[in-house]
Amino acid sequence: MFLGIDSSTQSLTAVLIDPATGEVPCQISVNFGNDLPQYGAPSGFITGGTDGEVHSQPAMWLDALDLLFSRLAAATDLSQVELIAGSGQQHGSVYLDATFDTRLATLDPAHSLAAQITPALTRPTAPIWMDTSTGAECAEITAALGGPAEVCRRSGSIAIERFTGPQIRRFFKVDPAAYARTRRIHLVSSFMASVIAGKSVAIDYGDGAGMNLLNLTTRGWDPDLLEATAPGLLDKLPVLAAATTVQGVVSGYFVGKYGLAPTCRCALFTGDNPASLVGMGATTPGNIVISLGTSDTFFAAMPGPQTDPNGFGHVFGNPVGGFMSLICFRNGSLAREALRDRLGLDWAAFDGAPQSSRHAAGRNLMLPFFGPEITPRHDFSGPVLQGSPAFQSGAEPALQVRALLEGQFLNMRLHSQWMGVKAERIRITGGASKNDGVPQIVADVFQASVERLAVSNAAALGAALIAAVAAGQELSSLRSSFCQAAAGSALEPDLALGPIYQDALCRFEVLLKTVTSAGRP
Ligand code: XUL
Repeated sequence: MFLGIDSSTQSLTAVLIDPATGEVPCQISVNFGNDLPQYGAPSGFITGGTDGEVHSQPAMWLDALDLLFSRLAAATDLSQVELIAGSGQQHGSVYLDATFDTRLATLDPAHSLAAQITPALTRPTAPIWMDTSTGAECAEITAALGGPAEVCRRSGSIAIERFTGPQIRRFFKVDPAAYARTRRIHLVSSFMASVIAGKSVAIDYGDGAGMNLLNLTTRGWDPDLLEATAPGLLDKLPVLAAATTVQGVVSGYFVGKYGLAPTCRCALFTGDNPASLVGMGATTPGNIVISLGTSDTFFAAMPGPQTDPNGFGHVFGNPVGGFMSLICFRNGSLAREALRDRLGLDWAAFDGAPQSSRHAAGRNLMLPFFGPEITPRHDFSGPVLQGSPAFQSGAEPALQVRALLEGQFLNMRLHSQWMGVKAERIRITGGASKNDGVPQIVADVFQASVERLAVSNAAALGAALIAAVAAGQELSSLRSSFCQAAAGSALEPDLALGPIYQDALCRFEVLLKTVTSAGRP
C-alpha cells in the first residue's frame, strides 16, 4: 500500500491506497484548529499579523504529524505501507540551524517530534502563502533582474509577495543575525518530507517553482535570482529533484512508534496544487482543475512553460513530468465563510442558495473580495455590489450567495483567459464542491461540463499516487483505478445561460476596472 500525506493550511490529511484492489482503505485528517486548539490558530495560521504578515507554527505541524500517525496506527496496519510521499501548502518556509540534521538522525520515539525538532528553528514561526508583507522585496528582486518579464521568463512567475524568495529576502533584511544562523531553509513540503525521512531531503520541481528561485529552463537554482534574494542562499537551500525520487527508508522514529516497516521508503513532498493535479487525474493537457480550498486554485497541465503576460498566473513543474499552470485566488473559502457568517446561514442553506436563486443567474454582480486579493492584486476591504435593489439591500440572502459564487468564477474565467484553452471538461474538488449548488454555477459560468471524483482529498490522493509511481507502478493504470468521476457526479451547463454569463463577464470586468485603483485588473 502507498501513503500520501497532505500538509495544508487548515489540516494534515493522509490517504492510503491499495493498487492491488483499487481501494482506499483509509483517509484520516487532523484539523489544526479543532485538534490542536492550544496553538490558538483556528484556521491554521496566527491571526493579527501586522503589515500583511501571516505566519504559522512548525511546532503545530509536527504535533499534527504525531497525531496523524497515532490515528493511522489505530485505524490500519501501517507495516503494509511500502512507500510514502506527500504534499504541502505552497510557498511557506521553515528556517533551521545546523543542529537540524543531527536532530532528525537521532529522533527518539519516547519524545514528541515537536519537542525534539523545534529547538533547531532559527525563526520560531513560518511565513505562509497568505503573507503579503514583501512588496518592497519583490520590487528589489525585480529591479535587480531588470524587470518583471525577466523574473517571469526565468522562474515562471513575476516576483510574488507570497513566494519563498521574497519571503527569504525579508527575513534576511529584518533579522540578519538569525538569517546568518540559518543553515537550511525548507518549504513546508520538504520540511515535512525531511522529518519522515529522518534527514534533510530535496525540494521537488513542482513546489520549488513557487519560490521565484528555480530556473524553469535549467531546472536548477538560478544564480542571479539567488543573488538578488539574499547572500549565501545557495548553501542554505536543499537540492532539487523530481517528486518521485526515492530518498531512502523512513525514519526509525515512525517504525518504533507507529509500526511502519523498517523497509518502508519515502519519496519527496510536492506542492498541494501539483499533487492535486495528479490526484484529479489531470496530468495530461486537456483537463482543467478547479480546487475550492482556503484559497481557490485553477490549474492545468501544460505542454510547455507558457507564462501569463499580466503576471497573475504561474508555471510550476508537473510532478510526473512537464509543466502546469496555476492561478491562485486568495478569497476562496475565506470569502464563502465570511459571507455565510455575515448572513447567519449554515452550510446547508448556503449550498441550497444557488438552486433557489436560479432565476437571477448573471443578473447581480459582486466583486467577491472580503480581504486582500492576489488575483487581481488588490487590498479590498469588503465586497463591492452592483445590481437590483433587493440584492443591494441584502434582504434576500440567496441572491448574495449566488452573486458571490458567480463573482468568484467570473473572476476565475477572466484571469485564466491567458492560458488560451477553452475549458471543455472541468474537474472540481474541495469542500465546497460536494453538493451540486456550487459546481452547477461553475458549469454555467464556464459553459463546460463539470465532474467530481470519488476521493475528496485530491492532494493527499495525488501524493499517494506519486508514492506508487516512485515504486514503479504505471500512472495510467493507477489513474483508471483511483481518478474516475464519481457515478452521477457530472453536471452539464445550461446552454441558455451562455450569453447571459458572457454579458456578466464584460460587466464584471468593467466594474473591476472601475474599482481597482490601478485602473486595470
Ligand atoms: C498557490 C497557493 C495556495 C497554497 C495553499 O500558489 O498559494 O494554493 O498552495 O493551498
